[in-house]
Amino acid sequence: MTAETDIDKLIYKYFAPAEDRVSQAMKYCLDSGGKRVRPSLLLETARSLGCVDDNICRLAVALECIHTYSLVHDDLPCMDNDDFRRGKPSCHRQFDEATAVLCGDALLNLAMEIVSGGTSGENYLKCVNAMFSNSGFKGMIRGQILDLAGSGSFEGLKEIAVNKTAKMIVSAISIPAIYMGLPQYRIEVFGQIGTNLGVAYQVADDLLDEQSGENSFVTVIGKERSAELLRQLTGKTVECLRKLPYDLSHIEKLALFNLRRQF
Ligand code: GRG
Repeated sequence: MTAETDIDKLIYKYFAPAEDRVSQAMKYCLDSGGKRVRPSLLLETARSLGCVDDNICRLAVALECIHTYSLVHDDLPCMDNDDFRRGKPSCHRQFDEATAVLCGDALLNLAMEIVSGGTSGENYLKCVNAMFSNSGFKGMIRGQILDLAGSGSFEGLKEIAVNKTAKMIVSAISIPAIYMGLPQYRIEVFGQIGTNLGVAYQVADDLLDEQSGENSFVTVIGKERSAELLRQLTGKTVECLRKLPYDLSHIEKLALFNLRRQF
């Protein structure tokens, strides 16, 4: 996994916060101890495919900005109403609600500003398109809408996880493959890895969250079956990885870390 500090340095290569309250809120959220799973996955996968360059770095940082904005908005009183995030006051508690709304908006804008500063090229534009589509109304936001409506069933819950959580992981893993112009059948395998790992990430999150609400795997199918599902999805992730002729051991390491993670 790429050292957190490398990602931190990269963020500030593309983000120069000003003194205003919204900039300070953006900095607070970007610096508040996130695991950097998505940008690390993107950069490591790009490293395995031999395509790390300024465009890829921009895409990795933009993905973390989108992820951070989604957490800020998810914590708002009109969504999950959480006072804490990563053991610290959530953005609207540390600042105020209006600042948190604007901070989320500004992080999403920052993502666009960062990627639009890259060098154009057909594959790069496809990456930008995939990233914003996976986080938009057919992806992460769709997952949030379904989550707010309530799942009602195991199938519904999977649909939420595939969209809300896994599509961002799909971006992280498949963007380097798209950038390299790999054939579609190969890009699809990268996507399957992202989906399996992403849903596994959500199941692990639910297993860790003792107060997981009604839309939680643990609530709907119980602890034992959730743990079994996590093992199955991890197995499928590794199976898909073996179909590819690249050294993607960092993804396998993350899948195994996720299987046992405590935070
Ligand atoms: C508000 C548009 C909008 C979307 C919200 C991301 C999200 C969708 C909601 C957050 C709640 C949640 C549990 C989402 C599932 C994805 C997930 C496990 C997020 C946490 O990711 P980590 O563990 O977070 O990578 P850190 O803190 O390490 O950055």
